Amino acid sequence: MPRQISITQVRITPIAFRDGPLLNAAGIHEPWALRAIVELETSDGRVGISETYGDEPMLRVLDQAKDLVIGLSPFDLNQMEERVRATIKATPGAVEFELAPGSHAAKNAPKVISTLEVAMLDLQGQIIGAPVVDLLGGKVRDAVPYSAYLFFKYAEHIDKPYAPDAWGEGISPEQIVAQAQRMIDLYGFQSIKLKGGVFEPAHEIACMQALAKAFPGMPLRLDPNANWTLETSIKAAPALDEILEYYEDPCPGLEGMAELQKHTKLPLATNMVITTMDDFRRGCNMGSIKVLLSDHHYWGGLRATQTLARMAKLWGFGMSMHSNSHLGISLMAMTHVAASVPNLTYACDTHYPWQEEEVIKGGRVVFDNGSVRVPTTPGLGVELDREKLAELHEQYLTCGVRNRDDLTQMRKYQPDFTGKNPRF
Ligand code: GKR
Ligand code: MG
Repeated sequence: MPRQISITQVRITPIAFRDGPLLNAAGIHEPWALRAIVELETSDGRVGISETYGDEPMLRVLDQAKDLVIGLSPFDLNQMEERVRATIKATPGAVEFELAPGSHAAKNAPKVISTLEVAMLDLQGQIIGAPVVDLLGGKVRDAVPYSAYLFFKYAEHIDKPYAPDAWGEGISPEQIVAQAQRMIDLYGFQSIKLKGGVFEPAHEIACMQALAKAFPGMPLRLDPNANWTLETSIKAAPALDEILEYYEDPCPGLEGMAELQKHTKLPLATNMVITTMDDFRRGCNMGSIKVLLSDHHYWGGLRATQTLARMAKLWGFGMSMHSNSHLGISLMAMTHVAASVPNLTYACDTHYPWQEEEVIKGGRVVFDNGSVRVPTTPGLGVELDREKLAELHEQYLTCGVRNRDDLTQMRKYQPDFTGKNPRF
């Protein structure tokens, strides 16, 4: 009987994998990105898996939470949630990284709930022989489209910890078009996002114009991560109005975005000004956005993402999905939930093309015409490759990175880099 199966063990393994010299509003990615792989083992010997943030504050809260599920059935999601909410609080003084909402300590409980929920749903699926998407009400699409997520980048990390990646430098409009072409050739993406907030807005607009010219009719997005002032964002709007599908987080704050929305024909999108239900309520009242980027890792899980999507529908917001550097377990969780949400109609973000390593059996997840097929096998549909896990854990132990710090990394290239936000 499924209900007699209980969780007997929780394993948390921090890992580090190679990440490119990708530029953003805060600075530049370090050579190693961190994640944590969580395994829940059951009394009948099954293992449910999940992937989440791997920075030190997150590892500490995961450690506090791990005993909370011992003895629970994998079907006890509500009890798990109650226990986590009662125990896991915001950690004062935790390292927070403004442009990645997943690092906010206030989200400790939703982040832990999400991590445990995904592994428990994986177990539920294995027990009853159904893919996770079926536990979420079934799929409304067979494959989930992702977008080509472009970054300005240097050819190589200044620390030179390993051989440079195959993407080369990405700074000029020509290089950004070439990066897009390579990503589309490799994965078949049918929409493009450029991470902005790095160079003068005129340069970033020129890159978007070059993309529009090179890929006529392709939906395009630009995301300056709130590194443009309201004034700059208003000034940039006419040039972008005709070429973007949405304008993502150009300027800071719900108020700024609400004002900007009056000056652009474009829908404004966010994963920065609405990251909690309180922001959601205020954003609705203020008319700050038209598209919300969900992210199950910090919104409280797959079922919470479905609730969020229902609220977005009620308020007339479109839905897209946010990402940080991640591997295939996260990609599969994203795919299951996105396949279950009818109004998630924009192609989801993913950093996956920038990652070369994997922890799942069979290696990297395959994209077909820019989409990931929704698994039909039980649970998440992916299993841990223990050898790779051990390798990536070893990299974690030796890499020296414990908290993402794009600002300090950038100062190795530009000692006077201020990291001021908004900078333009
Ligand atoms: O990985 O550099 C990055 C991104 O800028 C990330 O930190 C953001 O959270 O992808 C994200 C976004 O859409 O804002
Ligand atoms: Mg964004």
